[in-house]
Amino acid sequence: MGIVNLTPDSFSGDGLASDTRAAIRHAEFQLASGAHILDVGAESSRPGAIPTPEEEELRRLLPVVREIAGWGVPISVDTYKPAVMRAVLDVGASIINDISALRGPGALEVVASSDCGVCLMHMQRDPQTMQLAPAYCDVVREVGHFLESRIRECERMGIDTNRLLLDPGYGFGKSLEHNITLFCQMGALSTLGCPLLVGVSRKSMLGGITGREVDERMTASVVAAVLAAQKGAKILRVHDVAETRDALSVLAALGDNNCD
Ligand code: 7PJ
Repeated sequence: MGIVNLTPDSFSGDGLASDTRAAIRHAEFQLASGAHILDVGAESSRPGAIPTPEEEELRRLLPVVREIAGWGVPISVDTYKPAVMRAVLDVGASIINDISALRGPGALEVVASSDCGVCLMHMQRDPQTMQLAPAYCDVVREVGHFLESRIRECERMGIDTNRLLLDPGYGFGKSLEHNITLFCQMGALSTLGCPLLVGVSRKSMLGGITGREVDERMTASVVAAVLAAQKGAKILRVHDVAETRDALSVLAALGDNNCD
């Protein structure tokens, strides 16, 4: 899954603000680099980010989604706002990637009324407050219980579980230690029965491990993507698509699954 970022205040420095042509060119680049899904987002969820008004989010998203939805590759939209979900589904998006796991009022209903895929992500609190002393007794169990409860809510609303992806939500209300534990034990979440999506590309947990600034985290990101794939992740949300694909090709050819 290649990231196409339409925010002006992206933490990773890849934001294309409201330049529609530049965003479409970046989407083209991600596709040519080998992405199987394009994930378009127009509201920053960096810690402390100011929420983007719905009209502004739509003004950034709609022209891009409308254009790239015709390319024959699934388009995922990173949004937690039900009205934005409705509007992007109407112009051809096929996956809703919701950092709040459809907890917004009316979000379950919008998804239930369509046949789109959904990513349910775990986040403790919200982007404004999530990094102020995140706390868990057992991070893996608590994230697992949360995702399971969201799966049950989807089922109750008639959203088939085969439409769901699950995401532990690295960096969303988690300390470095929480992120590391949750990464090492992500296999425990496979028992929930839905494919896992993992997004760690350029994130601060990799800065914490390597001491690198955000523009120097590509190697760390690619290695983390390979490890996530080894641990069973089915979708990797990344900035650096070509590099990640090369690494996954090497894993497939030389990894234990092919050498046992
Ligand atoms: C994630 C996301 C993630 C999912 C962002 C960033 C921050 N959606 N949206 N999973 N992160 N599903 O790009 O690092 O980890 S925004």
